[in-house]
Amino acid sequence: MPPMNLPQKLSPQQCSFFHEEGYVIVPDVFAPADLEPLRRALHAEIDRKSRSMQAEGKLTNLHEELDFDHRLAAIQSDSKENGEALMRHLEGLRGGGFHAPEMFEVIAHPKLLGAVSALLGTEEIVGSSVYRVRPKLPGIGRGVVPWHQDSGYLTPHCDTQLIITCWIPLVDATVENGCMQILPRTHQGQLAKHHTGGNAGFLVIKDEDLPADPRRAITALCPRGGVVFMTNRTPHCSTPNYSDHIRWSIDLRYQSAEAPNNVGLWPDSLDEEGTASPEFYEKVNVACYPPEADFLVHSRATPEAVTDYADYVKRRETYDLIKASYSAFRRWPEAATPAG
Ligand SMILES: O=C(O)CCC(=O)C(=O)O
Repeated sequence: MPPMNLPQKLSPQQCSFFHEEGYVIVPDVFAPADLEPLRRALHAEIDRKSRSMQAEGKLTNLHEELDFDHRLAAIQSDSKENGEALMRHLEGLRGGGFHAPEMFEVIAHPKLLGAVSALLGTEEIVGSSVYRVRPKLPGIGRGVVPWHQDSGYLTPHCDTQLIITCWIPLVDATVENGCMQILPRTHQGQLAKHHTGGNAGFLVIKDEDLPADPRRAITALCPRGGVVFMTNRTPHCSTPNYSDHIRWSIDLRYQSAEAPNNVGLWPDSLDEEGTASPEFYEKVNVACYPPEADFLVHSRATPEAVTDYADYVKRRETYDLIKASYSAFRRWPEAATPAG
């Protein structure tokens, strides 16, 4: 397979801005229509799952008359339990959750990879399974994310690597619906101290431990079609959704193939519980977020090794099995009382 030419999506000024400020907001990486298949696939999954919950007698009103930007919020307002179950099903945290060809199409989209390649300075790009689908529902605390750096979730040996978070809203992200806040020019120093016990299990940096006064934060407004690019050491958080609609977004992560990763690592054998050999777990720990599956998403040098959708699903599902028996690394001591 010949290497795909990536479109040049970023100007040299946008690249310099990213490296100096720790983020860049690019309003037109995608055409809004590029994200329609994913929006439709997510809505179809809500429909499918809520019908199966209805068949089990758990849910009465499907709210079929409502569109993608409102339906899940109406289901949640009828029953918190059903809303939470649907959100957990979609969120995709730690490998499980929603994957579909439409999701992979965005992950491997040449327009996005063109921008990522310009920021990483390489065409050898590894994608990470650590992605999230975030339905931030109006008035629900679960979607409010406290101050953190993404490296707080990653292994210390990757602190000095560049891992790019691409935050992609599926609706216009505004102050009212709870867009992100970002602390600029603070991504070059040491990782800040994080605490466990934030809402919905999030890690938290206390205000006094932030590398700058949080009043210096910028408000990361981003239209649908745009992307907020951040480094793994850029402090950010997000605010409540005060609008009448769901603030849908996804966040994806990429790194150079030279940064530590587990591409190509495959368990030799798995027992019935999904346990692999101790040697395998040791090797997997090389990755920045073990035991998530990394995959080659673009390569000029070895285009034949680039992951396709079927391989991507196989990797995610296999690593999902392993997770049941893998004791996740703990970077921060457990809080005795909830922080934040
Ligand atoms: O979507 C949000 O509100 C926060 C996103 C975030 O913290 C992240 O992508 O790391």
